[in-house]
Amino acid sequence: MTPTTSTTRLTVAQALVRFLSAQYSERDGVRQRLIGATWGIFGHGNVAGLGQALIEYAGEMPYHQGRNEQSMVHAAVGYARQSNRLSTHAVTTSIGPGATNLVTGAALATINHLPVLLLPGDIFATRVADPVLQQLEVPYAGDVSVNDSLRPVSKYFDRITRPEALIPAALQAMRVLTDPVETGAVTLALPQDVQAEAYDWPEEFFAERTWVVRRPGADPTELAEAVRAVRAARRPLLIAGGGVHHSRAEEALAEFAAATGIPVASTQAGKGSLRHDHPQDVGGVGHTGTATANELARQADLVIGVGTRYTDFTTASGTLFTGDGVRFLNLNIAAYDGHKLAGLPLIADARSGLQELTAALEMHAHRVTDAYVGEYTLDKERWEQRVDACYEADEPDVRPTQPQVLGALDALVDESDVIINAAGSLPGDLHKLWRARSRDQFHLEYGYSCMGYEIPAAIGVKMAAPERNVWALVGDGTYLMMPTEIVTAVQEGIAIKILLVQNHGYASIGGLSEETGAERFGTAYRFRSADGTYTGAPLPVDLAANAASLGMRVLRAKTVRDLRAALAEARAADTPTCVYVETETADTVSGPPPAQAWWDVPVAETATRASAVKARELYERHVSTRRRHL
Ligand SMILES: Cc1ncc(C[n+]2csc(CCOP(=O)(O)OP(=O)(O)O)c2C)c(N)n1
Ligand SMILES: [Mg+2]
Repeated sequence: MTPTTSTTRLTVAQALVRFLSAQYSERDGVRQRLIGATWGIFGHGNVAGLGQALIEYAGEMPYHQGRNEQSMVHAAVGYARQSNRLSTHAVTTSIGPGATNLVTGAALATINHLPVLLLPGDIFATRVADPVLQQLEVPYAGDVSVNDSLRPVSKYFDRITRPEALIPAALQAMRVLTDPVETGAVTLALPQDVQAEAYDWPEEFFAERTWVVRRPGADPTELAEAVRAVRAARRPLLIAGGGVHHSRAEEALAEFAAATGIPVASTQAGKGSLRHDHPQDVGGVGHTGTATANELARQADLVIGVGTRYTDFTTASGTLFTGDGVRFLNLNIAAYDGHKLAGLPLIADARSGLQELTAALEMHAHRVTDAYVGEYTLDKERWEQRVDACYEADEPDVRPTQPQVLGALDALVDESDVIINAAGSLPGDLHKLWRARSRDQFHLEYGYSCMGYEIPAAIGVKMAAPERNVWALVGDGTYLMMPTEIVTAVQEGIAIKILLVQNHGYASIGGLSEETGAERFGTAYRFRSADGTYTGAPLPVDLAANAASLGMRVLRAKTVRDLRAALAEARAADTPTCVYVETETADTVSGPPPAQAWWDVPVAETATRASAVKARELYERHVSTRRRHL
């Protein structure tokens, strides 16, 4: 006799919501809900299917209303990062534009290895309504919809064209979300007719399920090679990437550092792996790095990359690691990254790998020389003095420079504050200057460096850590791209803080444009002049009034003194509060230390304008210093 399985008759959307409510992740013996909530903007394609299911299961699955699909993904990503990738949110959208608005958020999640579950509505599986409103008709392929644009930016993609297909797809989706190598955006496209279809689901599908986030250890042969490489190195430098945080390997890193004396530099994603005042933290490395870290990188004979993808910012586009016979040892959970720069791979979880490496090196009592320690200790002190000089404001009654804005914030925060940023000139200033006081204070999204990430991400971070002060640092360009989720923060009473820096355009890209011979073309927010160029007066936009119009409390700061008071008031506030400050305009120079390493942005090989000709000469000189590591 075959045992009878009890079944429950539910729609596909109801079954999905019930299933998601019962998923848990577990790491190091701690278990938590995997999908903490669902964000949604309703239209046809999800209003009747998932919308109905979310009200039916409102007790099990919290729902949050967003304003823009992209920014809902940013909020989910912020939540996931603050939750150490052990918990995330789902995002449901209507078909068509609602769905394609997900693409940027999905790419951001996937690039940063952060889990997020996307549930876009899709065209009729039956094709009875053909074309349905907002359908892109593809004459050569009947089974293509706009949702296929999510395939290349998703780590798992499936389209649920029959009810029973949800079962394997949902299980695969959870596998990918909780796999430390694979994780990123996961998309289940849901045709709107299928969402509403009923099916007899086996009860087991809704049983609680726990997905263990594994910590694989190193292969003994790779570990032995790694130990040999570290013991042979005279000037090793460790580069901490985002993987250190994802794995919560900060303590293991500190133990490795203590045991070996090796200095620790960090990428944007890895900053805070050691506290800024740890004697072995030498700060950011690469194009936006500190002089200390970059000088060590130039002379290193062994670079130990831990959980880093070695982007062009980190390697200064292949010009940073110039030491004779420099080699790379790459501790990474992903073999893809572990093999980069022809390095020795040490494929393992960052925490496990560091612990194994430390134990093996301790057996040999291996340490770098005191002379080496003395050298980087002195350099670190020198850099600290430069940071102090940038932060200092001798004249408190004038407009601050951007570094002085950071200095004012630095003077106020403690280790519980979280600082979020993604694009503009702030990432470079922050990477160079910011003194990270706790492992997760420095939240820089620099994998995609996506303008508009900061405000929605702050909402997600605050949802994951309600007790912490969460600051979104945004430039005026970023603000104009996506201020909309302010409304959500106000609606939900999520007391995020926004520090809005007005400099009337793109200081970052303006500077880059100038260096590359494009003369700041199209990078300032100014009126058109009589000659047709944007060189007139700055635009009379009032972004503070704009933020206030969306329901936020806004404090305007004109001077350094005002700014200090406004930041303190915002920090104490229990409602969403914005501090608005004007710095210099984007086409005047602000005061951070200049780049300590190059970044490759190709310059016109032929041009008539002198600026471009000169920029090309300099460009070619930099290109000639590029090294291939084979
Ligand atoms: C969505 C998106 N579009 C374009 C860019 C390219 N980009 C990088 S920084 C920047 C300007 C940012 O301006 P703002 O926020 O005012 O910061 P500032 O450079 O003035 O500090 C642009 C256009 C980007 N990173 N993201
Ligand atoms: Mg700006």
